[in-house]
Amino acid sequence: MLKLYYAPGTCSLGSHIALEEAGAAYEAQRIDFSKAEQTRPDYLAVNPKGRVPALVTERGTLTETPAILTYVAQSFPEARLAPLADPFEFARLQSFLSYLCSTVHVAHAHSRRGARWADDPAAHVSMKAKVPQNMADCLSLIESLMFTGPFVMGETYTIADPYLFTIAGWLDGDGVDPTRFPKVLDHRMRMAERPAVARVLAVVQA
Ligand SMILES: N[C@@H](CCC(=O)N[C@@H](CS)C(=O)NCC(=O)O)C(=O)O
Repeated sequence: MLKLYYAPGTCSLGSHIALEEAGAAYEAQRIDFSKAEQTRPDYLAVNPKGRVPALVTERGTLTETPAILTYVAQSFPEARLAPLADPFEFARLQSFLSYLCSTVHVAHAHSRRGARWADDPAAHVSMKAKVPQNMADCLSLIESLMFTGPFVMGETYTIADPYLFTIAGWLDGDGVDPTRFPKVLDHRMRMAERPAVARVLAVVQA
């Protein structure tokens, strides 16, 4: 059975929802960041990066959200979570996932993980101060150009939707008023009403 390592309030939520939407048989294992469990040897043996998510499969462990999401979509094609047969649409989906992973998530991480990039406490303060603007700039681009509607890719729900839902859930904490992005906010509210999302949130927020 698949095993997902997750932590509340983190990007692992996207993979967690995708597994649930796919109807996958999986076990969810919580990692407690307040106890720094992600840095302990037993977890580093699972994911040497010391991060979540990590998905243990029968063929080995996968890390990096876009890879996990794509693995779920390809492993459960009947769930139709990605346009697998259309090279252009699939690339458009990958483009969206990559943007969230490599740009938006990284912009967000500057608020609490400044130590990854600098040792100087003054630099941490400066990086944190920049987060609201960077996150708003990213969301402006998504709102105006990248979000097709009613789902990220258009009429069909895909793995991009739980990923956007996850990152859009960070806006308030990042000092960004989500009402500035009506399409993304509406998407966030519709996503929260999906049964699979509600089931996962009940587990993660317990
Ligand atoms: N690029 C990775 C990022 C993973 C990542 O940074 N996860 C964060 C939570 S959102 C984490 O585990 N942080 C723990 C730490 O920095 O100690 C992905 O998309 O999966």
